Amino acid sequence: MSRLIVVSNRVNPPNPAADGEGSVGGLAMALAAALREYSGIWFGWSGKTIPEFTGQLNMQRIEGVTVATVDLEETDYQEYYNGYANKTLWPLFHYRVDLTAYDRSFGEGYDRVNKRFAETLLPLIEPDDIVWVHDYHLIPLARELRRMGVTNRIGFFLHIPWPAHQLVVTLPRHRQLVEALFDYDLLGFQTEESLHAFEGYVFSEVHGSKNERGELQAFGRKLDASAFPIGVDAQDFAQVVKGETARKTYDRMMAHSVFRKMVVGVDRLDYSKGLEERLIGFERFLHDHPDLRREVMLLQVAPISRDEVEAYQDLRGRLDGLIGRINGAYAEMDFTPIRYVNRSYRRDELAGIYRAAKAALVTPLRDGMNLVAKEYVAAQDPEDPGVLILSRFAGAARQMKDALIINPNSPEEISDALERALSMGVDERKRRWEALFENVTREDVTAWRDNFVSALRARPDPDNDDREEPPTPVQSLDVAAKTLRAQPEAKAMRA
Ligand code: GDG
Repeated sequence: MSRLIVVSNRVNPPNPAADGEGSVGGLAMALAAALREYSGIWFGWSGKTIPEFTGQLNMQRIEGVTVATVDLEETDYQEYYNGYANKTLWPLFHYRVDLTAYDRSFGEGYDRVNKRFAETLLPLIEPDDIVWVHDYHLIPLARELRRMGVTNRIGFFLHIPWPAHQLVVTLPRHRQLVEALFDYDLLGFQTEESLHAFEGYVFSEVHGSKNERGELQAFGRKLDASAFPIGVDAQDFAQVVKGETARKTYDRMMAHSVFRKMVVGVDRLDYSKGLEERLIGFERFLHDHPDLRREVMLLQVAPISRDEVEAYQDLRGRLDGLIGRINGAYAEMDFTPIRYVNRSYRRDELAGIYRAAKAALVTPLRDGMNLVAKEYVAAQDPEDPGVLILSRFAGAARQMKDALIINPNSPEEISDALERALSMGVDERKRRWEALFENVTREDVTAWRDNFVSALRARPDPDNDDREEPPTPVQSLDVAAKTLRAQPEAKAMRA
């Protein structure tokens, strides 16, 4: 069986025994799970910067996964990572045009780093390998690999939303970015909504089309595009929560919230996660329900993220102020309504925290999927489950219809949902949880990985086209175009 090469910006298999940065982030969790099963390599940036780029590969085995990393220059880091990825694409794709920086040097750094990644990765790729590229940092990677003559099947999965057409076109190089996506064989989105937004762009902006096989065609190329909603390792999480550390954490949380119901929020400290809106909703709840005030507390775990980017520093300042204000207004000498923690916890500790919470507030303003919602469900006690309150703007809301679905922009909806969750009888809680757990278990991280990898393997191999049906005239043209693409000289000319 062919090897799988996974490429992502950072390569950081989560270490279950550590509580450091490497443990945080949905992508890392999912990719580590994917690679443990398949033979292959995980390639990406080491997270280190050096004075001058050398292209030196560092290979090691971490947590059962073979990883290959490369260091980047400081300018690369500023322009590609802090710049184009986190100041341009991230805010724009999360509908924050107000925070989007349209700086030309960022785009140049982005292209340069993608080329450097491609050059470093090239010697590792063997003829039968399939390559799976992850996320918005690496959109042009396939283009660079194709220019170097790589004909392997390459797939791309976007972990964040693909935004509406009107937003994409605010990007000065939008056409170039989308054209680069057509160097992949398969594109994966989190939701049908993102898929349709992408198709909308292709049809109306570059007059692309869909052929009778369902492939998207544009820029003289074609690919498959589909929704592959990412999941969590639900069975594993349900086991982890029964372990000693999780149980101790659970006991600790229960002891600290005696006579009070704990509501939990767990998010990277990011403006897309709706943390301010959540706190304002909680404040509204405290205001509207004086009788319930002393019965509830909110634990917000929010590990600091991307703190070199100004928008994140600003958010941190605003959150500190907001929490100070709410606690100042509602705390008593023996009671503080919000407990706010900027550190990260081990996964098993997190599982215990989830289990001790009677409700979870997951209120992103935009989110590709949101794995916290799924982990919360996976960690519940089947006999006494908590209630998930979930933003309609999380990709997860498409699958998790038995959560209490709210609009995070409405403090009243958050407040009402909290009241409903905390007073919900065990029968309704169980009914809702069973439906959610069934979904989270069925559409788990293994299903996501297997569905994507099989769809990529099912793409015709450019070097050995084994499609069964005789080609129609339209397909013959496509096959001719593909044969041309498979020739390195032709690609060099195209470049
Ligand atoms: C991107 C997309 C998409 C958080 N705090 C701690 C901790 N975490 C872990 C959670 C969860 C992960 O981080 C966060 O995942 P999310 O899905 O919520 O969000 P992003 O990091 O923004 O991920 C997102 C995801 O990619 C996957 O495709 O769902 O939409 O934005 O796993 O548990 N983990 C530990 N300690 C913490 O304190 N151990």
